[in-house]
Amino acid sequence: MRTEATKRVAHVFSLFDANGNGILEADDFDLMAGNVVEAAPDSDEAAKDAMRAAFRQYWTTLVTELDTNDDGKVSYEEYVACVLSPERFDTTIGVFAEALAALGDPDGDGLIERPRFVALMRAIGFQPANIDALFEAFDPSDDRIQVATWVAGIKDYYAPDKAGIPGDLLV
Ligand SMILES: [Ca+2]
Ligand SMILES: [Ca+2]
Ligand SMILES: [Ca+2]
Repeated sequence: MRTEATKRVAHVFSLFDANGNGILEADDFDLMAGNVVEAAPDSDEAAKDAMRAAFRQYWTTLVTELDTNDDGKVSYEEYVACVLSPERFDTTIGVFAEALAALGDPDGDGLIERPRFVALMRAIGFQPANIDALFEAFDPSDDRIQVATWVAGIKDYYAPDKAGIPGDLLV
């Protein structure tokens, strides 16, 4: 496992703890889903529903796979184990990545304009300067990036063996 991967995962834990009580629980994912959907006012209901469902699946997977003391919540200590067996999360991360990127592409042309990208990433809680750096690293053309590039970037973010990737700019 790369130290960069551990840092990326630790950062996500802090953001996904949306109510800030130091532990992940179902409420955090409902809150986060609401914030993210709100940041995509031009998207249709199907895309918003897909995003909410992806957040729910994300939470269900985490609590199923990582809640080792069985209290219905995921502590940081429980959570970091996710980098040890990424194969258990690949499908869920893939669904999440597709739903998030689709939310940024309401007209379905496969491209995401910078303001849409920034709005969604800010809703998740990433820092504005880091979001801009990431957008640039995704090699925009005409200030737009490819949906596929973002999906791949999200998957790389969670890959324990990756370092020196655009996603490291978020940490
Ligand atoms: Ca929490
Ligand atoms: Ca637990
Ligand atoms: Ca588009």
